[in-house]
Amino acid sequence: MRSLSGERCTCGLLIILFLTFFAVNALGADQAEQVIRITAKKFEYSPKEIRLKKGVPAVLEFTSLDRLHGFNCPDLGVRTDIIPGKVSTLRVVPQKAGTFDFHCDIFCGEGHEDMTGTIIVEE
Ligand SMILES: [Cu+2]
Repeated sequence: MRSLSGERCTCGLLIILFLTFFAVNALGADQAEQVIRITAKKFEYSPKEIRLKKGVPAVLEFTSLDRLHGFNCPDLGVRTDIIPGKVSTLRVVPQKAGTFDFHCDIFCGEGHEDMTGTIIVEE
């Protein structure tokens, strides 16, 4: 009896967690944050240039077309692994205007050093 009610409790908790998750997601969608999709492959990002607005939140969604890559923009303090078969997201709220370089920080082959791009943050 005890374990049964325990299971029911766990199940109810899971349902609440799921509902909360979807509610939070729906709220996020209402705010319509700009979503920028970026693909990574040997040895480039597409797009290479990302335009953001200072103080305006944006979500960067990364997918890899071949292998493991990294995305690192040290000046804006954001980085993520880009894992094949998975969407990696980064939420950015740029606090300064300017042009900031990003690069792949996971060695991915001969052209790895050229795997770069820029984020342009406008006022
Ligand atoms: Cu690389």
